[in-house]
Parts: sequence; structure tokens; C-alpha cells
Amino acid sequence: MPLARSLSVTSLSGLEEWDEEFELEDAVLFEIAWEVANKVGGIYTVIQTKARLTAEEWGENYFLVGPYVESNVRTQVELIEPTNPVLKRTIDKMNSSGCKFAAQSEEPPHIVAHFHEWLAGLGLVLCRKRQLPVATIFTTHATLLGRYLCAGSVDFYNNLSKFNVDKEAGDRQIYHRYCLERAAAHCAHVFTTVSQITAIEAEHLLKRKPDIVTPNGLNVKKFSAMHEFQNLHAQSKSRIQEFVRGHFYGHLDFNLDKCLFLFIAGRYEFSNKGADIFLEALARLNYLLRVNHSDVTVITFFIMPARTNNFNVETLKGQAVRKQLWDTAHTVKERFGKKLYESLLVGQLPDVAKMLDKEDFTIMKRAIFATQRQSQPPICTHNMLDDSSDPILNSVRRIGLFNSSADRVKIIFHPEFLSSTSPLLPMDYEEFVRGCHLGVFPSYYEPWGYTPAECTVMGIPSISTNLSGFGCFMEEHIADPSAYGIYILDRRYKGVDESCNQLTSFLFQFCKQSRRQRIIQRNRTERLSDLLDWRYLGRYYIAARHMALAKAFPDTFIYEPHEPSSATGFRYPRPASVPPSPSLSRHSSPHHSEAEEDEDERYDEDLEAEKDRVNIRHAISGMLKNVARVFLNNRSSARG
Ligand code: G6P
Ligand code: 1S3
Repeated sequence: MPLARSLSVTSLSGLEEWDEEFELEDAVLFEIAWEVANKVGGIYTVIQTKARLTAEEWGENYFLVGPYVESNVRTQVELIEPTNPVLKRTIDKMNSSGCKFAAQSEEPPHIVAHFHEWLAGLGLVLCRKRQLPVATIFTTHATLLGRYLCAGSVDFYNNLSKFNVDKEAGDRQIYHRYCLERAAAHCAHVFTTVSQITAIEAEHLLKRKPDIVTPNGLNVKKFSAMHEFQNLHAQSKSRIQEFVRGHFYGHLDFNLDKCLFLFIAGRYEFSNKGADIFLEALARLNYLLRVNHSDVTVITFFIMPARTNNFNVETLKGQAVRKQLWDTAHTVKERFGKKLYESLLVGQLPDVAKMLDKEDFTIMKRAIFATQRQSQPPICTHNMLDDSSDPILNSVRRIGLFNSSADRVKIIFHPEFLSSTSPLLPMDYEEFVRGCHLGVFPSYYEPWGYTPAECTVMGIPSISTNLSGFGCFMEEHIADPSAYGIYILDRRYKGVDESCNQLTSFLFQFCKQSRRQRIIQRNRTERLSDLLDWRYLGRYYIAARHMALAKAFPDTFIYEPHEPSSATGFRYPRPASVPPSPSLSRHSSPHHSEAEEDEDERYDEDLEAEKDRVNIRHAISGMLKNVARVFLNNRSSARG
């Protein structure tokens, strides 16, 4: 008889325990996705960041299944022999006779197979067709038809219930894939999706209401010193500033210390990811900054991969010129230092007027001459293959933001994902995000949206929308998200022009913040990161697995959901002290010196942080009780 094992325990560090009586006997979990050790998009992040937690629960009984891509296997996979004899036999058999599945054993384990996205869905459909004794889960991270419809000019959310789904899929030549996705959703014991908004979409387009929403989490890195992430911001920012010095050489007529770095990043879906509305808002912001004579310069990075033919010469030249200026300054400094040293050696103070000689000036003049430039700093860092039809470049042409001196908003389009080995901007994505001031993700179609979530756990404010899973999740759990640097744009109930004005207003208000206000806001943003930690969000996956086992093996497993409690629905309240709004600066007080005010502010911040820590526990505790509630509702409707 195999040993009974409980798989329910996730450490809650001080939070109320989740009494789970769900005992599993010799169960095995398979998670199957095209993005296992194969980075294509966000599903890779889901699998990769969740792996450690799931492995802690399931130990050696957890298996990830993905495509065999030689280069990925070499760099991401450690090859080992399976210890489980049933599995070893299965793998041997599969190896010797193609990919035929044969799990034959005296006492077969209880298998849970969790399939992600339509590409893996075929396996699920076959499991059910062949009546294999497997508890199946299907998670969709976006519906195929939803993605296609949104990318066109359809008013998607107002027409969700009206689409003739078969015809729409046929018209877009995705009918076969659509059928696969729909079949997987219907065949699964448990159907899940990553957000409430995609649950509604799935109900209409795939014709099955998800049993439970499984939001995406992250591995939240905890620093021992509270301000360590602020120091990382300063370090990364100075590296971005270096790049900007090169990119704008000959046109550095703005104050780098007053520069704000904004960015949008992700799969290049121009309108789905909101790059269209962002560019329009930038044009409006530029106007506002100019008429208000603002001394702030906004440098906006678009990090979206497109077809290119490598970096362009002008961009590379910029970094070369910067390097040359740096080397020149260094050479002159060395020569200066040598003269100073020699003067001190003979006991004399140097004659400052003679410290730089003719040769020094020649070297410096030559270097300055190299910074002469007739053209404007480039918009795009690469040679685009589809330059004339590229949607970002065409929008830039239309709104006329060409990095000219008069413009307060500058644009840099980097059509390739970032890498620390790049000769241009040698930073990986995480370092880059940390160095920016604001991530802007005004998506129209975004089932979850990892980009703003990643900003949050790094303490960087972001703009998302009420059409993104992340935005809706934060709106649900935080009473005043913007006070915490989570700006949620209304793209659901407003027209495009109105949304664009709201986005412009968010950006303009952000530009008016003082440095101190930005620092306070980053502290607040970072404090929300626990809400996004897999340690807590992983529970939704646990609930989905329990539900699947109970449905597939009703004689062995019973799942009794918790009753909803009063903690359900608790929202993280407003910050304890004033929001970091420019209009509420304390420096107007006549009774305090600046040092006293700084001291007071620090004290307020500490108190606020302490209150926030208590609140976040309540918020997480309430959120997790929702797991049971959602489960209960769906279970009763499924039974009915
Ligand atoms: C962090 C650093 C500070 C620095 C600040 C700049 O908080 O710890 O030393 O002054 O970043 O903030 P800013 O929003 O202007 O980039
Ligand atoms: C999808 O990737 P995408 O960027 O195509 O899955 C991600 C992970 O669940 C999700 O964050 C994103 O919104 C979806 O769109």
C-alpha cells in the first residue's frame, strides 16, 4: 500500500493556515506546454517561475513535458535517469517505439495532467478519447479567436456574445486550431484561465465557463535591506543614461538628471499591446510639456521584436562617439594628473593655468569635432526590413516626434529583446526595467500581462488597463492602486480618444512628481509584490488539481470546498499617509526646516510600511479564501 501524502501545504509565513484535508496517495503530476524550456512568450514565464514551488509540493513526482529543442536542452536541461520504475518503463517504451503511450502497472499512480494552451491541448483530447485514467486540466492563456479578433478593427468586448465563432474562425483560417482549443477546453475535467476577463471571453468564444481562474505569479525576490532595490534603480538608471549620452550625441541639450525613462515591451502586436494609443498619448504629452515650459525630458523606449537586418550604423556610431569622448577625457585626466603629481613632488602648488597644454586642447577639439551631427538622433536602433510599413515607425511619422531639440518627448524603438551581450545597450531585461521610471502597457488584449507585474515586484510603477488580467486583479485587491504606482487605464468603458486623454493625464501627472515623490511611490509599489508571489497564487493551481482529481477519481478523492468567509473581498486600503501627489508637497510648511521635514517623512514612511505589511496579510488571506468561493460556485453550477 503506498504511503499517504498531503500535497496541500504552502508556507504562509504568518498567515492563517489553509486547513486542507486532501490526502493524495502516490499521485503524479505532469505539466505539458510548448513553452517548457522553450521561450516563446509569457507561458514560459508561468512554467519557469512556478517550477520551484510545484517541485517543493510534488517532489520527484512532478514532470514537465515540452518540445525537444536541441539548443534549449543543451542550455536549460540537466539530463537524468528517472527513478520511478513505471515512468522508466514508459520512457523506454516510448523511445523504442516512437511516441506511443503505454503506462501499464499493477498499481497505477493517480495521474494529473495539466495542459497549457491549444498547442498542448491535443494530448488532452487524446487522453480522454482513449479513456486513460488521468485527471486532466486545461489552461488557456489567451483564446486564439480573441487574439485574432482584437488584432483587427472589431469592437471586441461589446460584441463578445454576438460573434458567430465558427464563421469568424473560418474567415481567419484558424478553424482547425480553434476546434482543437475548444475540444481541449470541453474535454478537460477542469478548465482554467489566467484572469476573470479571459474567463468571460472563453465562456463566449470557447463555450465553456472556466471552473477556476488561476492568476499568474512570480518569484518575488526579497532583499535584506529595504532600500536595496532603490540602489539597483540608481545603478541601472546610470547605465541607461550612458546609452542615452551616446544615442543623442551632438544633441544633448537637455538635462539628463531631469530625464524620465518610460518603456513599453512585449510581443509586437501593435494595437493589442496598446502601442498605438501610447504613441498618440506621447504626442499629446509632448504638447503639454512644451506649453507648460517643463524642464523634464521623457525618453520612451519601445522594446518589441520586429524583422531587422541588425543594428544601424548611426546608432552604433553614437555609442562609439560616446566611448571616444570618455577615452579622451580619461587621457587628458591622466596627463593632468601626471603634471599635478610632478609639481607636488617638487613641493610646489601647480600653476592651474598651465595644467592643460596645447596638445591637450588639440585632443579635446578633435573629440568635440567628432560629435558634430547634421541629422537628428535616430528613432530606430536597427535596420528594419519592413521600414515603410512598420506600424510604430508609421505612427511616429504621422505624429512627427523625430527626437528634435524642441520636443520634450523622445522616442527610441529597439526592435529586438534586450541582452546583456548587446554592443548597444548591454543590459538584460530585468536590469533595464529597474533603471526605468515607468512601464507603460496600455493593452487592448492582454489575458494577464506579465510586464506590469514584473515592474511591480521590482518596485517600478506601471500603467496597465482594465482590459488586462493584471489590471483587473490589482483593481480587485487594492482600494487605490494609483497611490501605489499601479495606474489602471480605462479601455473598457471609454472610447479610444477618451482613453488616450486619460493616458496622457497619467503621464503628465507622473512627469510633475518630484524625485522624493518618485522614491516614496517606488517604495509603495514594491510593497505590493507579495500579492503576486507564487507562494500565494500557487494555491489556485492546487485547487484546480484537487478539483480535477475529485472529478476524475470520485471514489478515491473528495474535495469539500471551504465556506466563503467575511475576509473574502478585503481590499488593500489606501496608503496610511498622503498620496505622493505633486500638489501635496510638505515643503510649504513654514514651521519646519528641511532636515526636520525629511526626518518626519521618513518616520511617516516607516509607519506606513508597517501598516501596509499588516494590510497585505489581510488582503492575501481574503484573496485566498476566494479560491474556495470560486470553486464552490462553479462546483455547484457544474453539478446543477
Ligand atoms: C534611488 C536611489 C537614490 C536616487 C533615486 C533617483 O532611490 O537610492 O539615491 O536619488 O533613486 O530617483 P529617480 O526617480 O530620480 O530616478
Ligand atoms: C499570453 O502571452 P501573450 O503575451 O501572447 O500568456 C501570458 C501568460 O499567461 C499572459 O501574461 C499574456 O497576457 C498572454 O498574451
